Amino acid sequence: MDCIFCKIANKELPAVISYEDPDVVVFDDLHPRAPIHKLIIPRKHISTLNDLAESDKPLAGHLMYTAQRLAKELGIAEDGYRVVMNCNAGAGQAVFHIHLHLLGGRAMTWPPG
Ligand code: DGP
Repeated sequence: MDCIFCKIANKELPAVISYEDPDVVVFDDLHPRAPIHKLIIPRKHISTLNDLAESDKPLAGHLMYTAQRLAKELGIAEDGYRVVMNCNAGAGQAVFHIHLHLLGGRAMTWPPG
């Protein structure tokens, strides 16, 4: 499959990986929008949030739990951070392998626009 995030998870493409386990990989975003900008992906290829199956519910929870655990480890949990998943091109999704953006280290406005 020609998916850049599958290739990063399989170490066929380089990335600055900060965490990995049998189900999840975390690496720095190539175009960071904040001092801390991590991408949290499942190893399993799922194209969009719309493609999440009921059997993927534990995996989705694992992604979210990884985000809060990393936020604490990185020291941004108390000040605040943002976790985002874009779904489809209309919402800005550019890479069609689901990923959570973990953004922190600066003040953020709401709504994001
Ligand atoms: P999204 O727009 O939600 O699909 O976010 C995709 C993000 O992926 C975007 O912030 C830039 C990042 N990205 C794209 N290609 C690469 C890559 O080859 N390596 C890394 N580390 N990040 C990438």
